[in-house]
Amino acid sequence: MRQKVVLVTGANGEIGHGLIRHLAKTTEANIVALDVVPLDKSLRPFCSTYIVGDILDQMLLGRLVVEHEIATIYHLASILSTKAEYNPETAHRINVEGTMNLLRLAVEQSQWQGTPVRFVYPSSIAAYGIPTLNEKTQAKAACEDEWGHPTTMYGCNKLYCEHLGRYYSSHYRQLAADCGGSETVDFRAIRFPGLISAETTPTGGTSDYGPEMLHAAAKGEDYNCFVRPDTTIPFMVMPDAIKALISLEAAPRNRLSQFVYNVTSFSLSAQEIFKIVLKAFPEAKIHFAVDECRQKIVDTWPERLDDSAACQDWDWKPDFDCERSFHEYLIPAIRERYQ
Ligand code: AKB
Repeated sequence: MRQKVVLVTGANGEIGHGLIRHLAKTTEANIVALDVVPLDKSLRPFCSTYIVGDILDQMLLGRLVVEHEIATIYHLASILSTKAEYNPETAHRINVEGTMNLLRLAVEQSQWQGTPVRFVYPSSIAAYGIPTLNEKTQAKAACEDEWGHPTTMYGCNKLYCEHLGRYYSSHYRQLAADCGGSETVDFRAIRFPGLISAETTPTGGTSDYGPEMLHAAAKGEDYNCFVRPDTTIPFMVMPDAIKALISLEAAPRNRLSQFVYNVTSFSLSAQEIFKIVLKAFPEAKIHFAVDECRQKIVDTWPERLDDSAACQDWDWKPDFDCERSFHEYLIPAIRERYQ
């Protein structure tokens, strides 16, 4: 008999770490973890299976369909915004073709099971593209359907995959003779702000200056912040990001009025993060050394997000505001980690 499982792709990433621990702690789910590199040893006890493999490998995905009954997919695997600019075509393959493969897998699974497979997809503020800095600073909190002209490959990939999810949910093979039957993929996406975790450091993102400043200070390492002090974007700590994914997954479909939801917690400038970090770690050696190219990317991302649809449809509310994020979660946990 095939076992009912939750599939987590990109299991080794920052969100994967938090999500797998949370699922193992709070649910009975059998977790199948997939990543291109061997799963972090600390996560292995929480998973019923961990697979080293590529989401572009059709044979591997075929095997997954045969061996498991997949009820929910958390598709976390992706190449982030800075890394993607070094090889946009490869990023496109992983971010878009990889997502298509997983959506296709979800369709097949749904057909076998006769019930829709939940497909939870982390999108990003990178899906936005505000044309000028002046417009960014003047703009009100961005709604999901505004500023849809991202300037990075990663942002284009995220925006397009949101649309793919909507297509697979509502219009897949709409001209086929057998179309219109059962619902297949139940796609739900969250647009995350910059994420900060006390347990892991990000790699390859452009919002990384926030977490990097904090972790470097705690480790006693010098840090060159690559954006201007006035640069402002929204952030969220990892426990709230996990809470958002779990809550959206659990929400009844009939309460959801859209496929893609913003979530947010607090917005800070790089200077404000610098001040908080310096107060906690007075020895920190942080300098501002602006990388104009990465700066240009962050300048297209909104300062604030409007998450009222998430609040209304699935009762979204972050547990951590700025004060709690730094003083109850990040600073104590990071201090302990590097002591
Ligand atoms: C990145 O910087 O690429 C990510 C993101 C904002 O999605 N952290």
